[in-house]
Amino acid sequence: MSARPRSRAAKAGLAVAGALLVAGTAVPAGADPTTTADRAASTMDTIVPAPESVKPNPAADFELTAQTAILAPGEAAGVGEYLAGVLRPSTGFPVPVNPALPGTGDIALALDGDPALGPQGYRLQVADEAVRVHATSTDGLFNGVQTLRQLLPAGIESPTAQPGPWTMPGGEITDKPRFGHRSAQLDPARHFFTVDMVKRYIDQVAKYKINKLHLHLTDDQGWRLQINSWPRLTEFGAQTEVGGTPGGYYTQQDYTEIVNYAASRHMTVIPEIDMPGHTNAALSSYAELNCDGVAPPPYTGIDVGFSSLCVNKDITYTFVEDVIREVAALTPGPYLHIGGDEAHSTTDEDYVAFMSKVLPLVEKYGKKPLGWHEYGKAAPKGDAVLQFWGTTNGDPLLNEAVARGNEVLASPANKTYLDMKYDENTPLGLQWAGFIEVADAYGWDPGSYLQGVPEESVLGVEAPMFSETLETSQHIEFMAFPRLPAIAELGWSPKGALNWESFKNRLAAHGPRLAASGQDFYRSPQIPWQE
Ligand code: TNX
Repeated sequence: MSARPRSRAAKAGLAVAGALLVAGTAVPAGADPTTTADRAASTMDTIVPAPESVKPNPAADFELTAQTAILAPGEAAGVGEYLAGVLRPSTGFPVPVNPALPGTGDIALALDGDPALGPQGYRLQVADEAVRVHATSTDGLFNGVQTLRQLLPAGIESPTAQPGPWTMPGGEITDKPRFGHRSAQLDPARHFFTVDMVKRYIDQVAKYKINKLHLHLTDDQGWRLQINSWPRLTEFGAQTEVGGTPGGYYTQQDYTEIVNYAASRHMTVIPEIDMPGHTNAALSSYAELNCDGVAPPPYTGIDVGFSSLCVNKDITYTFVEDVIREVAALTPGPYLHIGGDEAHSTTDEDYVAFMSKVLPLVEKYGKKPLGWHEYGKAAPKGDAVLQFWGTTNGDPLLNEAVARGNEVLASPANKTYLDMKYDENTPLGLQWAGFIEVADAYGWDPGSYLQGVPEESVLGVEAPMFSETLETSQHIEFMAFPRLPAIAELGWSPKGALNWESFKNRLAAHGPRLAASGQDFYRSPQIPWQE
């Protein structure tokens, strides 16, 4: 790591020069650079999710300039390139990564972190001569980089060149997550979302240290992942969506592109194939999967609970095994989500019989099962995870699961469902789980909320977003932001840091960031948004 100190005066001069270079007339000659800096300045008190420990040092601000280079040796290079990709468009600076002759104001990413910070933790030091991120893994460096960008002025998020100066407040942040699993979910089944829309959301949620992407790939209204052994699932079963508009699907290559893009944002994809209910698209594609041998028509409404695979037919399990085999082969992550929710057309006895045959198939193809909490009825083995989606603070199935050694993924619908309306005036969304304003999304503790589920049994949190009413990226963004950052903080920050007054004031500084990045968000009246 090499960083050459230089004087604060020289630094300020460079920053103004940089601004002039980038924005032409942005800083008029003779303007007081301090005023400009103050307007754009960031502090260490606006980070979301709140870090474990923050020690500001106002005497040690760092200025990112046209001379700043990123030093990211060895395996750190990928995160270095990612960071350069964040910094170049808005600063207009070249920001070389690992140049032969390092610049004067360096940002160093190093895999020499303190093992006590765990695989996702990092230490970020901002001093006037250099910024350093230390971690034990590239995941940790990536998390440190997300914090780093929040220390720069909001304009850093812009896709086009902005005036500087690009000052980062001095100090040191030591950070690691409370829960290792923090997921966002998308539902391209109800309305299809293109690969680019999924990538856009991945980039948006990665800023808040979300590290899993749950894709709800199949439902009554559409089967969205190509399965080579059952081609009609997408040739026929993907043609429509809610409302009757044309649907769409991911080829296996598209899916791999999403998986790889997520991985480049240090995010693991969890595919969901929902069964035995939520299967009208499959049943309408293959008559033989129906108990009566008759294929129903495609479905474009938003009811749930009317479809079921035929539990007593052998071909059902040939089908399920083929699907699980192909999906598992395409998915590098450890989990395969098998749904299991709202199987209202399947008797309890049939449901348990079905799951008892399917669970071993997940294991056979090397994956751990995840399922909506109802599948606890089938008493899945210890490494299976139950995703709680109820609107109360517990369920007897969770207590039985914890006793068996299962972990629980917390996504209580009345707190975390990003497809619920904020209030009665929200133009999009549903309200079956109630209205969810930002304070509601933030107002619970994942480690103690679920009765009889101790923190050690909580794998993490998820913010699902079902898309009966959501069609565009703008819709997704309006519903996810700013509730997604609220859920992300509950998953990341230490319990002692969870405080609504603090959160709402920190979140206020994210309005300009979200706006600068060109994405939509809900201007909740609960937040004292900064201009
Ligand atoms: C419940 S959450 C569902 C979904 C709907 C969602 C709408 C869950 C396990 N099932 O099928 O899309 O509500 O909010």
